[in-house]
Amino acid sequence: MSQFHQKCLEHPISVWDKILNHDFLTMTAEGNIPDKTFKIWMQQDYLFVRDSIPFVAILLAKSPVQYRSNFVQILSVLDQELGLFRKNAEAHGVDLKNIIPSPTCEAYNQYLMNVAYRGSFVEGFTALYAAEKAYLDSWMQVKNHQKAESPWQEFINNWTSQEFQQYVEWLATTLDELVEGKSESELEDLKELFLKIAKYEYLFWEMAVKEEEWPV
Ligand code: MP5
Repeated sequence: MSQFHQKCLEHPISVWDKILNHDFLTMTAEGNIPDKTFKIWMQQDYLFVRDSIPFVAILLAKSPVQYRSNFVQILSVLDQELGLFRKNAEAHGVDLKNIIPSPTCEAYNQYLMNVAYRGSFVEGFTALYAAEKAYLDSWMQVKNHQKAESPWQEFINNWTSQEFQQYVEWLATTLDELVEGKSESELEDLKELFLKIAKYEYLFWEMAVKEEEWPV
């Protein structure tokens, strides 16, 4: 029988396929992504990661004591990741100071904050697992189809590293532990939450490719 984290992935299989086959990832792998498209993603994801720090901090505050040091470490990795964005932004002439959050970026961050503040620890944890798993699988898709080194290689390497794979593996096994003894209806609600994150992940790639802006 599959574990809960696998069931989460079975449920939105068509959404997950759409994420992995998104033009943004295909073009990044093939080396023909327009600079402008990648730079839009870079700016918006910088905001996303920056604003994920309070999201994770709320999870830390709600965390059972045995996971606290894991959360301290996650926070430190997120902080270092901002350095990766700053370094690449400087190298590629991308302004990280005056970014207007796109509707998708803002809605996704707000949704995460809402889950963290108002939801239970396991709900927040499910959201974190979904977002990290989406990035692992997405950037793995790029890495596996890459024919040449990319100008954006450091980002590809960041979310495909051994450390990142192990972290996502830890999230998966910990999620399975956390849902032990939960009722069918609670599990269904968590799967819906996972699906919502998957949809936001799809929208995030769409946002970059379509150059989403506030229409008014
Ligand atoms: C992540 C991210 C991964 N950076 N951006 C989106 C839109 N989804 C997921 O999170 P992290 O914290 O950068 O590993």
